[in-house]
Amino acid sequence: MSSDIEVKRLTARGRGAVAVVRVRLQTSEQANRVDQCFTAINGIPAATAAVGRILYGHWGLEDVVVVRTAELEYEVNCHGGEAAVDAICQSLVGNQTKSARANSEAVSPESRLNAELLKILLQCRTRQTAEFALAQYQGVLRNFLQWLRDCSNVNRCLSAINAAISWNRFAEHLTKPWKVAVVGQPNAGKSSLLNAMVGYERSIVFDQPGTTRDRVETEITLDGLPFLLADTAGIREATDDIESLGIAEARTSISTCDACLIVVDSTSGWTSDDDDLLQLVPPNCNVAVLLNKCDLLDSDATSEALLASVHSSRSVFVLATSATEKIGISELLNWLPSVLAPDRPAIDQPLLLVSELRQQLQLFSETPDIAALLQVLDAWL
Ligand SMILES: Nc1nc2c(ncn2[C@@H]2O[C@H](COP(=O)(O)OP(=O)(O)OP(=O)(O)O)[C@@H](O)[C@H]2O)c(=O)[nH]1
Ligand SMILES: [Mg+2]
Repeated sequence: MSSDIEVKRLTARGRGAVAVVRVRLQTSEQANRVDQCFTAINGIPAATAAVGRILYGHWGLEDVVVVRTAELEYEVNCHGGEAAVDAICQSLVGNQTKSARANSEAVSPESRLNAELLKILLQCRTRQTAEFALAQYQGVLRNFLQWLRDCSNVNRCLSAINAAISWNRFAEHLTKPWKVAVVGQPNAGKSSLLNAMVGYERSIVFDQPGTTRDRVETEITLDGLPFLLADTAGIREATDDIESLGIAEARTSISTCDACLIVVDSTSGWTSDDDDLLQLVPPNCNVAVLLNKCDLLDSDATSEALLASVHSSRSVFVLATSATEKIGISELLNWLPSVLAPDRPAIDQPLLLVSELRQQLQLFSETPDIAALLQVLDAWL
């Protein structure tokens, strides 16, 4: 019976980051053959999974992603390299591996596009980002490229490409988390706030300034998207070499983040040191000033006055927070995705996830040359 199962390696032979093996069954009775080899982390048998559902799990010793692509068809995405692919083929068809090998398809441009999109799909860490990447993998991007090739009208191609380019920042962050730096003066409550945001004691909290030395990073999901929070050393005149390295790290975090949370101790208020810190934040970065320890203020009037006292030369979001009393935390968690990814593309919007293709289409957008575009498209279709 097992000899009826068709097993085909879709990606090129030789080492690569990801290899894809297609498994095509002849009858639904053979569905248990996949489940005899594969165990999904969430316990869902591949045979009962909906078409298009991504299952992550183990195939023997291999970590794999299995996607049911049709009623009787699965794609197994495993680590590139011969051993993993052979092990998967062997477990399904026993001594049929050789014939499966003989059937291996040569690398076509189309499978190159698929392999690139699969790499991206495997890097997605949230369900929502994986859904966007899966839609591209399942044909949205390929159809878009085909449409461009058939259209061959410069202006129409240009406007469709520009529409796709407008989602580049969103597309890039499907696999790369948005970076959020938590910075401020020593003892302002940066680590306490980070812990309140992630919901567990990730960072050490202590009532002496200079507690956090190294950068402490934690990934969280907000509104379906990945964010990397970095707790940093309080910025002041360093008292020793280690602290000075930590402060240098904090400055790097500020210069490379997408959003910066400047934590201020409400009982001291906004100071010129905070103003200096704000000057370090790049102009295109979103900034929130968090007036922390607001639970220590004796009245709402003081809190209001403090909020109004933050004078800034740039637009900042000012919020009163208390890490200990969990005040302002949910507003803060809502604010981050609302400023960094305020809009979501439709699921069938082409996203230029493959960096080489992105650069090629960017070039066309800057210097529209239809002949050059057709050449690019031929290399991907
Ligand atoms: N009352 C009150 N105390 C807080 C709050 N947030 C932090 N603290 C206290 O402030 C002290 C310093 O907190 P940390 O979170 O360690 O401050 P930090 O900014 O990370 O300090 P460094 O790492 O030394 O720069 C601790 O005693 C915390 O319990 C708050 O919202 N309210
Ligand atoms: Mg700290």
